[in-house]
Formats: sequence, structure tokens, C-alpha cells
Amino acid sequence: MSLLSLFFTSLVLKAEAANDGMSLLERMKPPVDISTNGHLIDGLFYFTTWLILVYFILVCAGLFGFAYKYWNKKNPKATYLHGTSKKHVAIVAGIGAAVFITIDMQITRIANDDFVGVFAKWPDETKEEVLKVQVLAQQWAWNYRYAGKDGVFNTEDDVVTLNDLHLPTGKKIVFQVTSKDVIHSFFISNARQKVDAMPGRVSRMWVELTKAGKFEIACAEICGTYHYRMASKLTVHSPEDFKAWMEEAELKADQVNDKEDPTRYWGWKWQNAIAAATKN
Ligand SMILES: [Cu+2]
Repeated sequence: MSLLSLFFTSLVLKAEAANDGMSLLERMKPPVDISTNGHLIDGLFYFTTWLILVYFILVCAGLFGFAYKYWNKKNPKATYLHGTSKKHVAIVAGIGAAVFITIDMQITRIANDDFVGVFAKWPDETKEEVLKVQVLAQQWAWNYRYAGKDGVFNTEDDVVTLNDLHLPTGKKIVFQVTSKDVIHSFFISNARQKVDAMPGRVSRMWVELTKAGKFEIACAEICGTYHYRMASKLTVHSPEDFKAWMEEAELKADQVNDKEDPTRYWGWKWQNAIAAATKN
């Protein structure tokens, strides 16, 4: 074994030891998908990757093929072309159109279908039961707010947590997200969903989760010195477990909320997503 391969093997082994025994290939994969629609994003990602790989191989074949074909041992005399003949223009235009149609247009089509058909299809809060969560980002933490027993936001009985989001499986969850200071980005990587948190503005996102477990939420927008620390816990429960957690949290909120503290009331009046969309 050469010294170089020994070096790389030791690097890989070291990296594997530092990542709970996950292989290099496993770590290249996206995090586990726990949502109903995450596969759409993954599908687009894989489609792009494989298609680009195909084109990469074609480009390499052309590059090395022509280098071999016009090798100076076989073709000692160089010819100079302007590339303006009809044939040459047609070849270049044809390849350009093929790339545009098979990559750009396809990606745009798939992304547009996913957006219009799925991600922008807001659950109708007047017709189906959804879980509503308000998210306030700040340098450098996540504040979450549930409406509490009365179902109304920014009231005394709200359940408020810091860097600790609890969600159920099997139910549509609608987030309304804003920021206290700078632009942050609320990113649930396990659901492949992300939305900007902007001061003075409320943005929305909805997800439906399928797997219970412990995950993480990250800030996906450089937001200052401790941006990297802006991680939050995400616990996904089965519907029964979530109900139990919420009941306990509501009880606790009743006992520990300082109702006189004005800083507790950072929430806002919930806006029905569909009503808001039709109003604009
Ligand atoms: Cu941030």
C-alpha cells in the first residue's frame, strides 16, 4: 500500500470515528426525511445531480475524444475555423437547446408543479384542524408560541418555549414566522422546508410530519456572530404523545406564566393563510 492511500484511508477512518460510525457514503446523503412532501425536494435534487452527471460524462468524452482525434502526431497541420458555417452554428445551437430543454426547463417544470400543486396549497384552517405555531427568531434563539387552551394567540394561557419545538405526526402544521432583529431563516432540514424570518413581516410555512423522534432546527441565514449556535431542538411525537405533552405544557404555562410581564406577549393575532392570500 502506498503512503498516499494510507494517508487517505486514515483520514476516512478518522472521519468515520467522529460521526458515530457512519460511512462516508451515508454522510453524503441528506438527513432522514420525516415529512409527507420532503421526497419532492429530494427527487428534484437527485434529478439535477444525475442529469448533470450525464452531461459531465458527455463533456469529458468530447474533451478527451477531440484531444485524441486532433492529436498532433496524427494531424501535424493545424486548421483554423471561425465556427460560422451553417453546420457549426446548427451543432452549437442544437447542443445549447438540448441542455436548456432537458435541464433548465425540466427543473423549472418540476419545481413549479411541486410549488403550485403541493407547497402553496395551504390547508384550509376553517375546514380542517391544523396545529398553529408562531415562531419568533432573534439573535440567537428561536421562540415558539402555541395558542394554549383558548385557541387564541398572545393571551395569558399561551404555551411559550425557547429552542424547544414539539410537533405531532399525522397533522398539518402551519407556522407563522417573524424576527425580532435581523433576517433569519427557519429551517427544518428533516422536512426539507425553510422560510425566511424577517422583522416587520410574517411569513408562513406548512408541513406534515410522518416520523416521531428527536431532530434539530437550524438557522439557515447568516445572522451575526453566533449564527452557528442558533440551533433548536425538535421533538416529533405521535398524536397521543403530543396531546400529553401539550396538556402538561398548558398546565405548566398556567403555573409559571408571569401574566404581568409585557415581554411575554410577543405574539400576534393569527391570520388565516387562505383568507390572507385572497385578501391580497
Ligand atoms: Cu439566525
